[in-house]
Amino acid sequence: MTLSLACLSAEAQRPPAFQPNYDEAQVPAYTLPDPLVLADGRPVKTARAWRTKRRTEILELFQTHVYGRNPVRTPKPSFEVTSTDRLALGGKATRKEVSVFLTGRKDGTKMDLLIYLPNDVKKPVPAFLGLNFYGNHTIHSDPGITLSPQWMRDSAELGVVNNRATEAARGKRASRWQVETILARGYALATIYYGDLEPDSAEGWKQGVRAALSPDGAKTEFAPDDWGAIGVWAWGLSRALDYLEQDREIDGKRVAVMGHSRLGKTSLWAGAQDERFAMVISNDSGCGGAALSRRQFGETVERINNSFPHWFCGNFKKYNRNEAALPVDQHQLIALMAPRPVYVASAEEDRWADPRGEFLATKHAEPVYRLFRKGGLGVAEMPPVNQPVGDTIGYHIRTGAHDVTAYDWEQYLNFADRHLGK
Ligand code: GTR
Repeated sequence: MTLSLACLSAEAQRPPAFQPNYDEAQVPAYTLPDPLVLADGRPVKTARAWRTKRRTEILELFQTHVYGRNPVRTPKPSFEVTSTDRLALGGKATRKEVSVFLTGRKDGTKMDLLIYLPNDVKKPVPAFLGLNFYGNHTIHSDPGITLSPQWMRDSAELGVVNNRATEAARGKRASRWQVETILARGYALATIYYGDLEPDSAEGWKQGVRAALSPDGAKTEFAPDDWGAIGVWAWGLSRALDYLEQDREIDGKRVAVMGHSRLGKTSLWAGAQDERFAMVISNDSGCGGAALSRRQFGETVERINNSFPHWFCGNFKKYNRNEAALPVDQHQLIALMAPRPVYVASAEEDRWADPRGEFLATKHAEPVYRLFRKGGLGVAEMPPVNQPVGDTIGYHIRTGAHDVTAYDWEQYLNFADRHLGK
């Protein structure tokens, strides 16, 4: 009797399943924090004041309340080029693999960087850098890519069995990388499996950089503003840039950081913190990425914190169903890229990521770009599908689902041609 009562009440207490809002009319009224007003209320009127005062404030707020902060000091990585093939992809490309030792020591945590460079072009070349979801060997069917030995989520479709990649996994995500097109346009491509930095699960930190870099090597508790997994992945992108900067065939001053979905949130956070990234691209990054949190359209702060408690910092949980209290919103993350070119892409069917919220975040970042006399989107309203807009802030919404497609890459390459130059 008591038992069944207990069961009943547990049932009654279970929160109702999350129902995402997809109705524009149900979006609550909200006021966005102003990127151009200092915490003490003074207006920011010059690029200099933005740079020296407001930018620092906003970055701090994102560290404290959203992504957490990196350790104050992290080791300098060391590098080892483990393979070079100058006749890759039928002679069109040079393929390099580089071990990046994240603690600086060869026996410590490392990540494996895969790089393709176009042959027969003047070096150094500009590059795209991005994390991948299922191992470097999935971005192209090239048999010369080392199969990732890391843990990954089982997937029959992606050729992962017992949490290990099999030969069948090669090239399974090639459509998302468009390697030949990128090379033909004169760019290098560099990528890393994000699981090299931290496995993507609540307990993943124990096998990743967060444990490796904690003072006692086995930290069990995090401060509410300590970095989460997104912070670690973003930090890894900066360490990859450390390598790219010293590779003579790559122009370290022309590296665009790009990412999809959770890795789009990550590319934005990497670009916000590390101004060495010359361009920043967010592909369908959604909640906690390019989409405004206050709209609560599709995925919400509460939902993302419940599903992925390890992505953001502890403090971010305070804003579950409490978005209005957030001292920042994601337009300010976009603004942190200023005056550098930033591109945000949405997909029409990807309502979970709130395409309109992604557009509005770019729109509300424009005043900061104006301080630098940089052109923003150049439109007042969200553009129709498949009509890219923008000058220094680029945006498109394409037809189709949550994914990275050849269409997306074509826009990124056009944008890069304009801003990174040739
Ligand atoms: C979803 C998550 C999104 C997005 C996506 C992805 O489950 O709700 O925020 O990050 O995963 O990364 O594929």
